[in-house]
Amino acid sequence: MASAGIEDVYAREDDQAWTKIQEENKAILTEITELCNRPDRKTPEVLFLLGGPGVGKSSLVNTINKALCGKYYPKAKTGSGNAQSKTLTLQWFEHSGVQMFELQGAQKDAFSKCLHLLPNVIDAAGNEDHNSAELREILEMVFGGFIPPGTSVEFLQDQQKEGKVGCLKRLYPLCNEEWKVTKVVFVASCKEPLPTQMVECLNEVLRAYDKKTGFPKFNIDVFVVITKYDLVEEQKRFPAVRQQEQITMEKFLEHEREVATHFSIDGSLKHNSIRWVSYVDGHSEDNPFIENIALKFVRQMMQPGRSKHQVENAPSTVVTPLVEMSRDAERWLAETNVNMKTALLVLVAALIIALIYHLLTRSPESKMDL
Ligand SMILES: Nc1nc2c(ncn2[C@@H]2O[C@H](COP(=O)(O)OP(=O)(O)OP(=O)(O)O)[C@@H](O)[C@H]2O)c(=O)[nH]1
Ligand SMILES: [Mg+2]
Repeated sequence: MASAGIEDVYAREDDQAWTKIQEENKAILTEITELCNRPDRKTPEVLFLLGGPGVGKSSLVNTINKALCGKYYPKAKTGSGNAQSKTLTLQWFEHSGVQMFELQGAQKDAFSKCLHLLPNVIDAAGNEDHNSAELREILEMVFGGFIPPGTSVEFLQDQQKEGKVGCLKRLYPLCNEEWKVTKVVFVASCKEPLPTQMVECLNEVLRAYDKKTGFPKFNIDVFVVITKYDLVEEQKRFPAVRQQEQITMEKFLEHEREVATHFSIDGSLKHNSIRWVSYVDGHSEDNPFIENIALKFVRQMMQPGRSKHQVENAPSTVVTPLVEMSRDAERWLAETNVNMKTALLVLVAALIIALIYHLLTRSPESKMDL
């Protein structure tokens, strides 16, 4: 199929729509600046990108970087299938990879004073679709802020092979508040099947609660990004510039519904699932429609969350050692059969009688000693 160039899109979109979206983008830049300057914004968000191999995680990082910086720099290596370009570490993109001296035009005006509060992004390796104790441990450790940025995922996996699940906690016992993940962005491609095991693994980790306090271990929101929307046939906004096979809108909607079901977001699909198009190497010409998606995404990621009740900031231990002991004793009694209980009662009674007898029959000398 002959692919349309980006110029065709310029031609297709009437000038008004083009100008309107550019103005909207400027307004969103201002809104992001305001979100940076909120008094309760002390540290940047930490976004963790999770998804199967080749779904477009690294391209998404580059696209956010372009929207916030004003110029395309392919900072995250892309191109799945090529061993050289595969993401093998927990790559940390501080402030979405934006550097002060790279800021251009409107972005320079917006962020030169608050660049340090733009979201940090962690781009992880494309994982195979599985739900294992090993993956759960890695996710828990990263979400909790225990794994230093840039650590090799292979290293962590090798450690788990040599030790057992649980060994990472010994290797990295201390957490860093600034590394704690605040939002998970699950990246799914509309072209590839949804890695359902990985989704289940993520859901299990996020459902986990502290066994002593009863409070959830993580306070992390999940968002879903469905990439490669430009490959959907009937949509008009994005040019089919890539030499990749297209899919029908019907198939896309089916995929979107499936994703929503797995993440239990059927009711809030519009809010929590984002149709995404990335700039990719060779196709990075300015497109305000692509930028619009990325800027809206950053704005959404920076929205203030629910403020915690003070009790949640310092949860107290409900399951104390005493509670555990009495629970164990109750369980033991409940599980012990009737004969055993009777024998135990007889034994206790005999001990009491023996003690009373001993006290009554003591010699007067020993009583004097007292
Ligand atoms: N058409 C289209 N192709 C895309 C888009 N995003 C990424 N791609 C292509 O998909 C392939 C994989 O992109 P990456 O960004 O490297 O994917 P990844 O998820 O980082 O891959 P791993 O690091 O291997 O897990 C590349 O060939 C990209 O050009 C998109 O929005 N549209
Ligand atoms: Mg990658």
